[in-house]
Amino acid sequence: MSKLSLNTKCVSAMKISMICLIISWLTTSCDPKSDRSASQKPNVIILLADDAGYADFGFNGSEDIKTPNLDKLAGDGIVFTDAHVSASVCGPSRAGLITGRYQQRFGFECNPINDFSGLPANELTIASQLKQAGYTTAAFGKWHLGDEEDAKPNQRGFDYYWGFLSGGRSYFPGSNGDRPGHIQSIRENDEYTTFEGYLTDALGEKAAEFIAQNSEKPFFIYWAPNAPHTPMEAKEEDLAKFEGHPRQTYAAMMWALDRAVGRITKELEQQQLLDNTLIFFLSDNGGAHNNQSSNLPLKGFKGNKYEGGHRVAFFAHWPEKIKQGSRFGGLTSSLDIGATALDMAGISMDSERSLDGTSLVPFFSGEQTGNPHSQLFWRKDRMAAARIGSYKFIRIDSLGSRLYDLTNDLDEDEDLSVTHSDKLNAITDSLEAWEKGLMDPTWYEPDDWNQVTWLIHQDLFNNQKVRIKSPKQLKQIKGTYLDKQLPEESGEKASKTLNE
Ligand SMILES: [Ca+2]
Ligand SMILES: [Ca+2]
Repeated sequence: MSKLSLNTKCVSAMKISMICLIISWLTTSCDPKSDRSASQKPNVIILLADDAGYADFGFNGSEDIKTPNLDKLAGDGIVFTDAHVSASVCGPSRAGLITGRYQQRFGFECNPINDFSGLPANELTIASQLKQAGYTTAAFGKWHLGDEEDAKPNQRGFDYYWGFLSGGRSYFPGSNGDRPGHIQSIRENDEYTTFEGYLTDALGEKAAEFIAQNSEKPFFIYWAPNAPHTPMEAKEEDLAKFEGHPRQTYAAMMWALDRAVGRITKELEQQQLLDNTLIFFLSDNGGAHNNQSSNLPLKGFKGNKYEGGHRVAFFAHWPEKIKQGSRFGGLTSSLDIGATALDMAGISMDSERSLDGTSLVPFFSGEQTGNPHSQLFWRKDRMAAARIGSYKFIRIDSLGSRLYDLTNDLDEDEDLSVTHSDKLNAITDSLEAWEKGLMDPTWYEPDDWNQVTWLIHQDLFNNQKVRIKSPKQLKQIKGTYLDKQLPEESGEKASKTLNE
C-alpha cells in the first residue's frame, strides 16, 4: 500500500467520521428525549399524602387497603421503615419539609390558625433554590403554609400552582368555599378556578399536564393532595369497589390517591422521564383518629408524640441510582428531602441557613450505610420528643415524661425512666440543647386543642384507651373530674392566640 493511498484512505475515513459526528449531533439535537437522558439534571417530585396511616399501604404490609401503583414504585425503589416527619400535624410538618429545616427555628411550630400566619418571607423553600438552579417548579394541592401575600406558592419559588391554600376542603366542587378569594377555593396561580369530578383525580391530571408541557427542562413538583384527610368523601364508583369493607370510605379515598399517582407515573413513562426522576413519597403525619386510618403496630396517631404521630410511610424511587427492592432501616427524616434534592441538583448548601437534613444520595447507592441521623427532635408548644439511637423520649408540660427503647418496644408501652436514668438524663440534655436553637412559636393553637392533646398524652402515658379525641368531646366533660385535671392555660399564650 502506497503512502498516498494510505493518506487518501485516512482522509476518507476522517470525512466519514466527521459526517457521522454531524449526523449524530443533528439527530441528538433534534431528539430532545435522547439529549435529556444524556445530560439533564434529574427531575424531583415529592408526593405528599395527608394523614395516611403508617400501615395502610401494600408496600408497608397492608392487605385490605389497595395501593398497587404506589406499591410498584416502592418495590422498584427504596422503602424507609424508620422515617419521620418533623411534626405530627399538617402545617408545621409541611414547613419543615419544604425548607429542609426544623420549623421551630422560624416560629412555625403550631398549625396555622387564621389569616396572619405563614412561612416567614426570609425562609427559602426547596422550590426557590431549585428554581435558581434552572428548574421549572410547580405545586399542586393543599398549601397550608400561610395565605398572606408573601406566603403564597408563587411567592415561595413555585412557577405554577394549582390547589387551595387552606388545611382542608371538600373533594367535590360546589361547596361553600368555592368562591373567589376564599381560602378553600381552587386557585390556578392566584386566580380563582374550579374543577370537575373528584379533586384527587383532578390533582393527578393537572400534574400530568404539567409534566407533558415541561418535559424538556428539569422540573420540581410538589404534589400535595389532601387525601385521605377528612372530610371523608369518595367517588361513588370507588365506594362501590369497596362495598362491605369495614373502612369503605377510607379504602376508596386511598384507591383514588393511588390512581392519581398512577396517572402521574404513566405520564413520566410516556415522556421517557421515569428513570431520570427522583420521586419521594410520604405522608405529612401519621394516620388521624378521625379518618379510619391505621398506624399499627405503632402507638398513637396524628397530633401526638408517639410513633403513630410522626413515623410515616416513606419511599424513594429513582431507577438510575436506587437498587430495586431495597429496604432501609436507618433513622431518616422528611427534612432530608430538601438536602437530597439540593445535593442532586448540584446546589451548595447555604452556610448562613444550615439545613437540618442530610443528603440521602449516598444511602441510595449503599455507598453509605447506618443512620442518616443519630438524633431527631420534635416540639409543638407544650409537647416535645427526642429520639437518640433506639431511645425515644416524650416530655409533656404539666404531665411528665416517658422513655422507651424502640428496639424491643416499638409500641412504646414500657417506660424505662426509672431503670435507665442515665439515658433519661442524656436524652433530656440533648433535647434542651436543641431547644436553645429555636425561637418561641410565632402563634399558638387554640387552647381546646392543647387540652385535648394533653388528655390524649395522659392516656397514652398510662397505656390506656384514649378517652377524649376532639374539642367537641372535651365540651362534654366540662365540670367533671377529668375536666378538673386539666392544667391551667398560660395567660400570655392565651392572649396571643385570641388577639392575633
Ligand atoms: Ca396531615
Ligand atoms: Ca411493648
